[in-house]
Amino acid sequence: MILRHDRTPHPSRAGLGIIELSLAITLLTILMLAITMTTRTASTSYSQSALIESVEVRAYRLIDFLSEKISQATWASLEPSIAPAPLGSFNNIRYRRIVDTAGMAVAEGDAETFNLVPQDGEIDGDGIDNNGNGLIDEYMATWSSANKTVVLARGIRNRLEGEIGGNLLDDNGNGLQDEAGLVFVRDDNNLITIRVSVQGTDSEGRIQTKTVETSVHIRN
Ligand SMILES: [Ca+2]
Ligand SMILES: [Ca+2]
Ligand SMILES: [Ca+2]
Ligand SMILES: [Ca+2]
Repeated sequence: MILRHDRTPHPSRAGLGIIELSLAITLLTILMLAITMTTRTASTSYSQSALIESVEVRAYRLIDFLSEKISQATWASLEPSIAPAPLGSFNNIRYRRIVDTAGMAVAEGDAETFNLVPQDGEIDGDGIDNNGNGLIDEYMATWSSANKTVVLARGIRNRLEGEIGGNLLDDNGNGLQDEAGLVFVRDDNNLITIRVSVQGTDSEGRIQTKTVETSVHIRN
């Protein structure tokens, strides 16, 4: 007796195989898409958090440096010596620090200045990002002493955060109109308030801004 095996695929089993294969391909595609999206999201959030950290570090380093130097200045040496009307704010400041208090008299060192100037390659006030760094009309802060000038920070916002320039309005409600991204305010009580907005961009062109403020009491 000869047993014969029927090798013809059963029609319903063949159909099931194709359905299983399609399902497997669909599931695999969904899985790969999910992995790609998760990786991209993780990479985006890492790049964004790294940017936030770098902008915050630059803002705090700058204001720490400015306030430390100014806290050693004498009130009489500050220029401008009279707060410009009507708001008492300015972007550049000159001062002399106390360098020796061993004797009875207070000795002052050479004049030092903080200046707010257009960043390298940037033309101020044209509304164009001339140096292609993703920021428009941004400034940098410099510090000059007797024989040297150093750049303290780049990426300083053209106007302080929340402020719109050129409209003679105090858009951010801090009492100053159209103030720049780094501003010194002096009052009549030997107090200088410093405010600064620092910016940075990531590889996808997102801008992050950090604004910090401090007040420094200065001796006569
Ligand atoms: Ca720029
Ligand atoms: Ca420009
Ligand atoms: Ca303002
Ligand atoms: Ca304004």
